[in-house]
Order: sequence, then structure tokens, then C-alpha cells
Amino acid sequence: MQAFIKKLSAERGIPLDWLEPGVAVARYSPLSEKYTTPRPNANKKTTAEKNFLLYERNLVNSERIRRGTDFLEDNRAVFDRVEAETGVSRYAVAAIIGVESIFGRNMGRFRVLDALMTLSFDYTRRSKYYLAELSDFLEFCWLQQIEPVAVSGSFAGAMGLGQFMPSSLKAYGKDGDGDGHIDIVGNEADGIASVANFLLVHGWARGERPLYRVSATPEIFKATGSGGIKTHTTAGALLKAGVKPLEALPLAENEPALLVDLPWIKASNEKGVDYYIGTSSFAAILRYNRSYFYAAAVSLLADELEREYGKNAPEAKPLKK
Ligand SMILES: [Ca+2]
Repeated sequence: MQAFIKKLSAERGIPLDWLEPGVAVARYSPLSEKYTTPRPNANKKTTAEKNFLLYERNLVNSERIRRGTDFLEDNRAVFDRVEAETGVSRYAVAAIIGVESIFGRNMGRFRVLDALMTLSFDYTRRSKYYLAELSDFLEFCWLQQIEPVAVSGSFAGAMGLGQFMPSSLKAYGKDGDGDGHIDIVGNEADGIASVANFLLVHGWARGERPLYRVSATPEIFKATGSGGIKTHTTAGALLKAGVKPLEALPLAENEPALLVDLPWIKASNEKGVDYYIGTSSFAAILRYNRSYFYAAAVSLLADELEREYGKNAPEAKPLKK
């Protein structure tokens, strides 16, 4: 650990007499180790991972929609400004914050310093990853003049409304209220601006919805080389391959796109797959978490928030079964 501190100090210009006492107060975090340790049967996918209906039910529900509309209203001025500056939909930003931290109610009560020190030095399965995150965390604290021990987050070190890991905070963190500091945990404007910036940098297209409902088949899915997280094809090419819109599809033929499959199983054991055309904006959400289920739940929650809260709410769409 001493060698790490010395190296970090030299490489990033962080004074040793700030780093050493800052890090010395770290305590072992048993829960960080426990929660990041794979369980013996972790390779068996749980039902919620194979069934979008279950996954969606946990994240897109009336409780979260209600909290979301409150959050949008409480932060209306910030969203007005951030949306005008970035073009990123306030509903998508709010939906990510809703999924990540239930609009700030669940940002984590672990000391980020303890979590990252434990996962870097005491728990070595992914120590290289966590050492890099710890380095970015300490650098961020130094630049923002925050005491590392004062920052709270998840058991793995994710922070704030958008649950940013330190590397994301370093790369995409934004000062949303213009006070000269990025306070990702305590300041909602900074949290909102940072999530919007993340989506903008990863290709959010102004005015574009993430998902459009279509019909398709497993054969079309395979034939179009679908399944990745990038917009590897175009809306026109997907239509040519047999994909059929199930709602208005205001996309140009050459619009970058991908085909999204969401398998579901009903309580009656009926099975099926919902298909969507995902746009660049959907791909931007996928950079937050490389899971179609995650990005689709965020997108559908955004649609629900827009319907509930938006002044120009879209007409009801057949998104749900
Ligand atoms: Ca700020």
C-alpha cells in the first residue's frame, strides 16, 4: 500500500502529506468484500435476468413513476437548463437516476474510501480494476479538496444520484450549479448534469427516443448480426431485413440503429420476445450498463415519466402487455 501511495503521489502530483493521512483512516469493509464475491451458483441466471416482465416490474412501477415526477418537478429549473445545453432528454436522465438511486433515496451509506481500499488491497479478485478506481477517487478528492473519508457511496464505491464509479466521475462529472465544485453526492444539480453529460458523450442524439416498438423474429435477429451494444446497422437495413414498425417510426433510413430483444415469460408460462429498434440514444444508455434489460427499463421508465409529467406527453403507446 505504501508503494501504491508513493507511486500515485508521483504520477498525479498529489502531495504525500495529504494522501497518507487521508488513506490511513480507511477501515476494512467486510460487506464490500462479501457483496462483490461471486456466489457458487452465480452462473445460473436468475428468473429476473431471463424474464423482462419481472425485471421491468421491479424498476418501472407506479411508486417509481410518482417519485420520478416529484424529482422532475423539484429540479425543474436544473432540468430546463441541462436539457437546453445538452439536448439530452430530462426523462432519460431522471429514469437513470431513478433506476440507480431511486432519485437519491438510495445512494449508499458505505464510506467509498473503505470500500475501494478493501477491494483493492484485501480482496484481490478484481484488485487491478479497483486500484484504478481508488486512484481516480483519491485524485478527484484532491482536486475537489474533499476529505476522502467523508464521501459515501455503494459497497463497490459508486456515488451519488447516478451511482458513478470514480473513473466515470473523473471523465464525465459536471458542475451543474456553477459553484466551481463537483459535489456528486450532495448536490442534485451536479448529479443531474453529470448523468446528462455521460449520455451526451456516449452519443445521445437530440430529440431522439431510445426505443421504437417493432415486430421481428429470432431469425431476423440472427441474420442482422444483432446482439451487441453498438448501433451496428441502420433503421433502413433493419426494415429491409423484415423488421416491421408497431408504432410511428420517425427515423431516417440511414439512422444508426440496433435491434433489441427482450424475452419474457408470463405467470401463465406463455413465452415471447418483444423487439425494439434501438437508436444512438439507446446505445448511450447501454454504455451505462451493457444490458438490454437495463437500458430498456430505463427507456420505458423515461417514457412513463414523460407521459405522466411532460407537457407534450406522447399518446399512449402499446409498450406494455
Ligand atoms: Ca457544483
